[in-house]
Amino acid sequence: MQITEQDVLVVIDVQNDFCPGGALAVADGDAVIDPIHRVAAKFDHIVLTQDWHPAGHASFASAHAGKRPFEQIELSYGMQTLWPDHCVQGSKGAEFHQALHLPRAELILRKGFRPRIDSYSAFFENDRVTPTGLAGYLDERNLNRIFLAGLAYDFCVGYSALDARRLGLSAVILRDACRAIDLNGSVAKIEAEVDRAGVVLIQSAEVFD
Ligand code: VGL
Ligand code: ZN
Repeated sequence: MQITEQDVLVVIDVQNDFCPGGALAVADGDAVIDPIHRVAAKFDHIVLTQDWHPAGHASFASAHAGKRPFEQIELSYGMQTLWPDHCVQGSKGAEFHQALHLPRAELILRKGFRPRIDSYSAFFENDRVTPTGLAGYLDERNLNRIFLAGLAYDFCVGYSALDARRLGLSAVILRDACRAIDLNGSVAKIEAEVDRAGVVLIQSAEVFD
């Protein structure tokens, strides 16, 4: 596969809280780091995203009396899954995993910092209309095909890929460089949606073919 200067590798949320031992640990989450390092060498452009919530964020179960993590609640923009407190701004859990080493990354995009809105996608928050700025950034830099890797496949990676397609970008998910939360059928659901949206799923080794 030919990687060009118009391609960008977007590494989603490889943060301590999504890795083993973290507050919202994804099984085997740190296993994404090796394949990410391998493919990163092929890319001229790398962007990192960082889930970045204020304390008391509306997506935290702890912010809603009587609610527990993984339950759903109605917020102003619709149904929202509630999570354990995670990726709190400035905390150890919000830091990138210490093994992640991508010094050539050109942008660190933080998301989920508005107290009342969650943001799975790197492009739009969960109200589906509030932009993060990434679309404008990629457009200005003439980056029009995004390769996605990181955590979690069925939430932030998948939603970012769907929004990329919505914005008219080509989107490729490096499947073995992602791990999933897998909550109530979320993997099957995102797979059907990314397939319908024309997102391409590949193994990271295919980048070298
Ligand atoms: C994520 C749930 C809550 C993710 C972030 O990075 O997939 N999932 N916040
Ligand atoms: Zn979050």
